[in-house]
Amino acid sequence: NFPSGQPHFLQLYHRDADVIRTELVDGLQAPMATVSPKYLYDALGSKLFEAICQLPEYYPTRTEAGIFERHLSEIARSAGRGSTFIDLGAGNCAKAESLFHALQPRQYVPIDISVDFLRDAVERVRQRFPMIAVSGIGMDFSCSLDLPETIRREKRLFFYPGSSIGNFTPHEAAALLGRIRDACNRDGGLLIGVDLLKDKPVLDAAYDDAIGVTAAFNLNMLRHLNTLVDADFDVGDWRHVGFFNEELGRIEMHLEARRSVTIRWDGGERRFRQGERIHTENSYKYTRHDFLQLLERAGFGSVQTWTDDREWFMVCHARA
Ligand code: AVI
Repeated sequence: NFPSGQPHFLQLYHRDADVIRTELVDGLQAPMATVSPKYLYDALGSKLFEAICQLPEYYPTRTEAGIFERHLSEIARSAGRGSTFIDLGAGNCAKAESLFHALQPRQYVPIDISVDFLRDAVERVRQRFPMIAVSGIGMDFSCSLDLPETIRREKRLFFYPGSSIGNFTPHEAAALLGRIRDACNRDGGLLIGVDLLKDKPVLDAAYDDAIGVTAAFNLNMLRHLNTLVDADFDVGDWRHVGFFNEELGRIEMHLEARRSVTIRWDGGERRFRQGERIHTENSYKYTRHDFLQLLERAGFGSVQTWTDDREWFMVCHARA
């Protein structure tokens, strides 16, 4: 249940500090150092991501919004009204808010790992839409989708916009989609945005913008790591690398050491040679056909899709 004093917000993200530390330290010590992209999102990281969404080079947010605007009544007809609208990775909740009028949800459940950022967003939504029951949940839904009893099972409409599904490998994405499918009753479904494959120069620019907002977003992860594992990363020793890997069909983001550095953290250390990288994010791009196959593999039934004129992005409504 939602604790008294904070009736509209529940923090389920009490992953043990030790579990987080072990996950991070294992990743930093791996031969090819890796840190999960979820650690890009502390409060500043969430704000930097908001700024990315306004960049001319970062087409996904604008293109997806255009699809919703153009096809809103058809999308609402397919998804239905009066749902329990569960927003995965809600951030500032703005995308969901823009659909409230058309979808008329009975309950709105924004979920995000960036707990403090979400808490503020939930307060704003409650003030703007006093007629909708809002129950914010701070949790890492990539681990589990066990929702509290207070979240109705009937008519669950999961909302996963922005092609965040691309930040998982196709194998992990299939598993997550399967969990979403299992969390729906038969009258539920998923409204999801997916970035489609396109020419490399467009993709490269979107993840390595001219004024360096994406670089700041990536580099900010080092500050977050300093807090989480008591490390001594100096941001000035690292540079952002972001490019489309055509062979693997994915954007890759890395942090590359500008010079040889030894990083120390509570209980360990690692030397990084000049040019050595920490892999911080993948962002897979799909063809329509491959993504529909993924939804089918996850157990979804009929799917309706909408796209933009350039076919750069796709919105799908998949029935459970
Ligand atoms: C949140 N996610 C879908 C973004 C993406 O496009 O993969 C994160 C991002 N990384 C760099 N720019 C945006």
